[in-house]
Amino acid sequence: MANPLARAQYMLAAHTPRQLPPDGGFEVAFAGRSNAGKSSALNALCQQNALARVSKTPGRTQQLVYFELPQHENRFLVDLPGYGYAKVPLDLKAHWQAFLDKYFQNRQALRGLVVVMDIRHPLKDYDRHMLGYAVTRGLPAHALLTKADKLSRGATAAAVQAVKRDLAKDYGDTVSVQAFSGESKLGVDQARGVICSWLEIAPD
Ligand SMILES: Nc1nc2c(ncn2[C@@H]2O[C@H](COP(=O)(O)OP(=O)(O)OP(=O)(O)O)[C@@H](O)[C@H]2O)c(=O)[nH]1
Ligand SMILES: [Mg+2]
Repeated sequence: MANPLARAQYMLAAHTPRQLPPDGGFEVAFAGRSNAGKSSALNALCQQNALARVSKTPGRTQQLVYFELPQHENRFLVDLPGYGYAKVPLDLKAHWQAFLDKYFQNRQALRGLVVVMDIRHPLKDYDRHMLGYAVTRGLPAHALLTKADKLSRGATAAAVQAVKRDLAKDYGDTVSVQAFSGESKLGVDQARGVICSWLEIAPD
């Protein structure tokens, strides 16, 4: 059968909590530093080239962007604004911080968090902060180590092991870890499996 995420389509972009869809569905959010590859990962998972906007300019995704799965009611993928981008004006940063804090604390529909990190620069402070958010709320989290096409297979495996060991110290096995590439499509099926299980839909 077909990839259930392939029919994902843009639904809305929320700049304030009031613009979010009603909090009754199932959603999986994608967090990560600006330019980490969140939008590219979403596109690879959904087998679409231009679903989420990809850019060489950091700070491209500036809202909570919702994608819906038309054949599955109230199932959403959410592309979060990237963090850690120095050139975002301070007042906008504060706005995002407050919005994201509120979203993570209160959003009942949130079923799991994918934290997208460049496999060459994983587990920066804010990545840990996001993982901590999920674990504190009892939500599952998945560390997606992307741009693995930039490393050899050996270096990729070593990076995954290092991140696993590090996270196991703080979180036991509540955070899963994998290598990924939006470019080579490495790990796409594995990640899709995790997301579909959180959304309670069959992976294919
Ligand atoms: N080589 C390689 N490049 C990638 C991969 N994923 C993303 N990129 C590149 O990294 C840059 C940023 O990708 P985006 O997907 O826009 O990153 P983002 O995390 O959504 O960025 P913001 O929306 O700014 O937070 C783009 O130039 C992409 O082409 C990957 O798996 N491999
Ligand atoms: Mg983006």
